[in-house]
Amino acid sequence: MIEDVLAARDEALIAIAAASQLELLGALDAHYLGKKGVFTTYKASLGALTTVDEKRAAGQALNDAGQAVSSALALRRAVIASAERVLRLGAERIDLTEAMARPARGHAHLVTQAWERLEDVFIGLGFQIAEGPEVETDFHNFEALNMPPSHPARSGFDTMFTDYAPDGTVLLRTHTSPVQIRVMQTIAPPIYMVMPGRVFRRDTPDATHMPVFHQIEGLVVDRNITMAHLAGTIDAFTRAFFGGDFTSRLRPNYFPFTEPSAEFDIQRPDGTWIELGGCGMVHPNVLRAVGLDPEEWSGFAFGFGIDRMARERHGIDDIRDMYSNDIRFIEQF
Ligand code: FA5
Repeated sequence: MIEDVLAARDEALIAIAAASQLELLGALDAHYLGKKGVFTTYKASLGALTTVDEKRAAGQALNDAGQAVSSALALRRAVIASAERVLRLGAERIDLTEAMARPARGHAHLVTQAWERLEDVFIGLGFQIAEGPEVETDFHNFEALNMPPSHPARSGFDTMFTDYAPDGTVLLRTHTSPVQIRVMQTIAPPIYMVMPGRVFRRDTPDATHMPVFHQIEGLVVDRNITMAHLAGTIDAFTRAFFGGDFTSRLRPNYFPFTEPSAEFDIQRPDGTWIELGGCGMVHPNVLRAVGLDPEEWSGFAFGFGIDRMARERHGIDDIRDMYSNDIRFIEQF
């Protein structure tokens, strides 16, 4: 009987290994282990064996064979179930690519791009970044910058005043230079900082003017700073930002808060010049206004328009286009 049991077991294992469908496994299960199955029938005939030893040995063989078949069935079922799942998932797959396709991703506005790139370039030159408030006091925007009330240079900045303070002492800053004052009031020299930000003037929009635009200010205060440091910094910046084939020059100019003052221009590789901003040596009165001794400290400052720079860099004819919110224009940059 044992040989028969072992033969039935081998036959069952071969059939299970070959089965490729769950229904077939169900049929094999019933055939070998079911109520009227092969092994059940053998079990029923154990009683016919004569000796106890024979019964025990055959019973043991029958149990082992039953277990081997049962675990082979379980294993095969798992394999087939997972293969069937893979097939089903493949068949049920729906292509959602179109539904998933998102609108094209946007990107930073070209002025923001220029702003961030300017910060990167100046950080590379060893500067730190500072920012100040857009609503300023007359003191920071004018007075501490050597423009006392009635100073004629004030009229050069068409200022928008708030009605927060009735006497016109609170305004929308007309340039980023008040941040110089705030920096010098809070940090002791040596100072190597740039200060980007939004500024406001009562300018009528045209191809080169906006009433709201952006500037970046630079301020260095240290011992023995000279005009040569200013010129060198402007030149290093010009090459880093525009490329090694650009150069810069300073032309005499006037700002109340710098002495001497200059306008700085950059030269394109084709030899033409573009005016970029103003600069100069920090006026002794400005140093005094923030409690610094001009005999001990000296410095330079510069400031230029970020929008005009972005306009120049991308060859845009009219600065107003950058703010027209026409996505077809904006997405080109
Ligand atoms: C100033 O605002 C000075 N604070 C710059 C400065 C800083 C000089 C430190 C010395 C030392 P100005 O008014 O020239 O200077 O403006 C600087 C730049 O801002 C201009 O060169 C121009 O690029 C830009 N700008 C001025 N007005 C407008 C405007 N309405 N729209 C867009 N850009 C403008």
